[in-house]
Amino acid sequence: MKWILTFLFVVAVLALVGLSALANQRPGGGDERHKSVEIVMTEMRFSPNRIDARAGQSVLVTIVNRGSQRHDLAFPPLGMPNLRGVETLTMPGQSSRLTISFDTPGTHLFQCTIPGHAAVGMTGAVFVSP
Ligand SMILES: [Cu+2]
Repeated sequence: MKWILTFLFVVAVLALVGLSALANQRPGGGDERHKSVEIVMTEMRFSPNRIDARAGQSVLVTIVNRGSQRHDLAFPPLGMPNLRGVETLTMPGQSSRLTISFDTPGTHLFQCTIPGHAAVGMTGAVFVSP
């Protein structure tokens, strides 16, 4: 009888190990509360120009300027008065980082605030799901 109990114990342990391994697997991998994305800036576009996030999730955005002009990334509708994206102003060959987090689901537009750039397509959006 003792071997049966031992056998059941081993099966139970293996099942628990298997379940916890499954529980740690998340789509896309990584911590759901934080994610990182990289956006390449050239003339005159962001690539990709779309960021997907969940409400409350903090997203570390690394912007890399592979163009020949300076660019930035700003969220004018959110109100960054007097900053106008200057904190992400990035020279050719350089990169910058910013962390964004949106509490409300929806579409949050961003753009390059260097005059004329957004008008010819240097825009993008963060799509925030509940
Ligand atoms: Cu630009």
